[in-house]
Amino acid sequence: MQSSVTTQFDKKNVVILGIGITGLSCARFLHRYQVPFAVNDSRTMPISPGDFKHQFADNTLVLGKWDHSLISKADVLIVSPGIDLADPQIKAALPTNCDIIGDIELFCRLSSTPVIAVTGSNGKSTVVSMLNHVGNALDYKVQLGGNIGLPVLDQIEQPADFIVLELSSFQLETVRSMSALSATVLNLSDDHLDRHKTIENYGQIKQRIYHQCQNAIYNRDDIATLPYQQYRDSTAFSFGSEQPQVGQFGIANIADESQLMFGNKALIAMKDLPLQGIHNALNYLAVLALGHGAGWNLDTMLASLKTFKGLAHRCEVIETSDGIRWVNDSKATNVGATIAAIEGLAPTLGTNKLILIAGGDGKGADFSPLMPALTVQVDYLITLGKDGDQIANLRLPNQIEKTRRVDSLVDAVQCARMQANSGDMVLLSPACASLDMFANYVERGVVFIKSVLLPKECD
Ligand code: UMA
Ligand code: ADP
Repeated sequence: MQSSVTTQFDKKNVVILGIGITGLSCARFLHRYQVPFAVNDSRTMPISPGDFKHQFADNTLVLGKWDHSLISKADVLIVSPGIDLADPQIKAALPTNCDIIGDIELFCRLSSTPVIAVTGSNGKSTVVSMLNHVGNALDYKVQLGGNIGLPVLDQIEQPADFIVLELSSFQLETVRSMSALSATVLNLSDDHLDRHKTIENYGQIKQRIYHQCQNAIYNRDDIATLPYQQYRDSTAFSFGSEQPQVGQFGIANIADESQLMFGNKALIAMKDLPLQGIHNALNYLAVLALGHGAGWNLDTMLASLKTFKGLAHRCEVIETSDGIRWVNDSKATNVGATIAAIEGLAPTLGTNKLILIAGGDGKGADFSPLMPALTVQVDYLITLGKDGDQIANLRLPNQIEKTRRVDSLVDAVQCARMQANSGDMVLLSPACASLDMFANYVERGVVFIKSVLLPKECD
């Protein structure tokens, strides 16, 4: 590794932008190989300067502004995913011949571990966690990294049979050397349009995951996931919600049971798997397709998927004794995720009511695709947050009486409790980011759970 790192950075002026999870992992990595670097972060106190000096005594740290003279002298700029290179101050400082990369690009250049790469608007964390679970059951040494919160450069020296990467559009923006063994775009719906501006641009960035990959795996239900012409050198196969052709993954109804299929072979009934809803059926199929592309044994994958419990804050049922089904889907930070939750859960309700709590920061998304589900499946709608009104405005005039706007999540839970009877479901699935009201989606989910379980303490 030392010689590859030296070749990459020899005599180069290296600047890291951002000193969050990614920036710190980049700094640690360069420090391990004695590569000199400077760090610039535009926030005033993302890290205590004392802590930084303690870890990186010889390195420059500039906080509180984008430093034109530092950035303009960079030969290599390692950019954290949350930083938008279109920021006018950064743009004005960028030198023409600078190598602009992120930690994922650096990883791709330096590591020879086979990569299974996953992107998409929704389902990434669920799918990569399932792959990790299944890979371990197969006795492979699997690493998990990327947007899930585990920076890849912290793991790069550890030997592994496979690395499973969750990749956001922010990370893919600076990737040029990806050559995954299996790669997928799970789905595409409006997200992060405040940064990417158009869904077309967002989709193009997601497509970078297919660059030079050996097995491109796409979703037949979502044409935007199909590899563009320039990425079609690889073997392409697919998953989708209808009966598949030979060599493809899909779903068939056999003897009144929904079965996951590989070609015309029934693999497993959905009722025998722990995560329900069509979106999770597609997630299972994506895992099987990605694993299959990587040469993993299908039977062992199927057996181990039965023991994968879902992740917290994704359609997570809260145990209560009041007969109401409280569901925490705080991770639904975009419209596509909320539609999937409503469509997956509403059919399980029979004549009982669905009460939806939604709203927050919509990140520039168009909420109108929510309208059919809000009109037909949601009996009572409670909205909150910066863009809550936009969601409330989608209700029909005759539904206004069953639509409430509240100021806090605690109030939303109180309001839902007054509307719900035993057997009804209260679903927190905001279709929005949480940052207008909470530190992150985890805090939002925790506040929801606490208000459900300990209402008196939240009064
Ligand atoms: N910063 C600035 N100026 C800015 C914006 C940020 O200086 O205008 C600085 C901040 O002060 C901070 C640092 O940049 O010090 C933060 O960098 P970052 O926003 O890239 O965040 P990291 O802590 O490095 O975490 C990132 C991902 N964050 C984002 O993409 C926003 C994490 O995904 C990821 O887990 C982590 O790298 C490891 O790979 C989080 C996320 O919200 C979970 N991702 C988005 C999503 O899932 O929708 C894409
Ligand atoms: P990501 O990492 O892409 O944000 P997660 O697995 O964390 O994905 O799930 C985020 C949200 O999307 C949750 O609300 C979850 O219920 C929903 N979701 C999961 N899989 C899918 C899918 N295949 N299609 C649509 N929504 C999904």
